[in-house]
Amino acid sequence: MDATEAESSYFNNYPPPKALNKHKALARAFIDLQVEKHRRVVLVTSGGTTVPLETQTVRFIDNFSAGTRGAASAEQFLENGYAVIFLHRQFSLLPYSRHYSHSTNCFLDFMDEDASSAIVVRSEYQTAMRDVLRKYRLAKQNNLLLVLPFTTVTEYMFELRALAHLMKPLGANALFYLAAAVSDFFIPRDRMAEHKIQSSEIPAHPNIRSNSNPLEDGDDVYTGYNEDQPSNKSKKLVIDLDPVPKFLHRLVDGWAPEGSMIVSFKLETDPNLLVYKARTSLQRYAHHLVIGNLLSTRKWEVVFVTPDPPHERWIRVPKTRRSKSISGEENLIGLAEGQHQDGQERGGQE
Ligand code: PAZ
Repeated sequence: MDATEAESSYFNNYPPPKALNKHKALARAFIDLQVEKHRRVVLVTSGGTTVPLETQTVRFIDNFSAGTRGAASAEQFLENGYAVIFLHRQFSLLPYSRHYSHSTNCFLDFMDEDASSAIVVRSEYQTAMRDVLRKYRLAKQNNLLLVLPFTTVTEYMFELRALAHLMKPLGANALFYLAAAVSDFFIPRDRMAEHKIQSSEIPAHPNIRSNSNPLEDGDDVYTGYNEDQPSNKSKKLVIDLDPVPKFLHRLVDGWAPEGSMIVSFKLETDPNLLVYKARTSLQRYAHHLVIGNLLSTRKWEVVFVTPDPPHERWIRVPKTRRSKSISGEENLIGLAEGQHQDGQERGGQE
């Protein structure tokens, strides 16, 4: 099966996300405006994708990504004059509001009541919050930020493909910055249970007709049931995952605008593998930049792996700034932007 056939076979097998048409309409209007204004547009993907275990999903596999990198990078791209399409995992961190998110910096801790019982921002936070608020307002008022959510890995694929096609008129002004942590494994639709997978056997009863579980009684996944209570048998759940089709080459060769720049991320946990895997990805997909990071150090060091010299360049946030700065996004985006600009001056990326 060639790449185009693999694409059709995957996308024809799934219903498009319910919000896709609405997202496409919003993106089309947003992109038209940026084309008119001759602005550069970056599609930032952010956060983790889920892998549902059931069609009517109760349980799913997820990953660690909170969307910090994506949200911080989106802010920095806006600062550098880009318009940003922020394709993110629903409920992950968003540009600007991430500074006051519930998980690390609960917004309530920044507030107080004044003498007249009006709610105010506490004086010590005024300056920082005003700065964030102004930037957020500016981005919104000038139509520079479009925020679109996804949840599952399949939704992510549909959204990425549709947005890349819509970005065609941007040509070399388009940049793809793929920071989302996209699952490598999933359960294909034809093997997915429709209903909630049961953890114990459903007793035979005329009023119960269940097709919730594709596994049959007696499969070797049933284990440890209590002989005295046959209606309460506990089952082991064995999950059989397939690799998610790799569509980066389709983005590079077909979906993305001619001359646009494509930046992917590579996350590893083993330091010995990181640069090798980043290089392999660059060779395999022939895009323009892979930014590698390790799970444990991702907030303060990344490596840029490029087809051209210097091929490998580490960017580190100095130890003294590590508590404040997240991943040194200024440097990171600055460098990515530099490479984008060089390409634009040559009339587009090669
Ligand atoms: O979301 P976060 O800030 O916690 O983590 C960012 C990241 C590590 C997910 C990102 O930098 C990244 O490497 N994304 C690609 C992961 C991968 O598919 O290899």
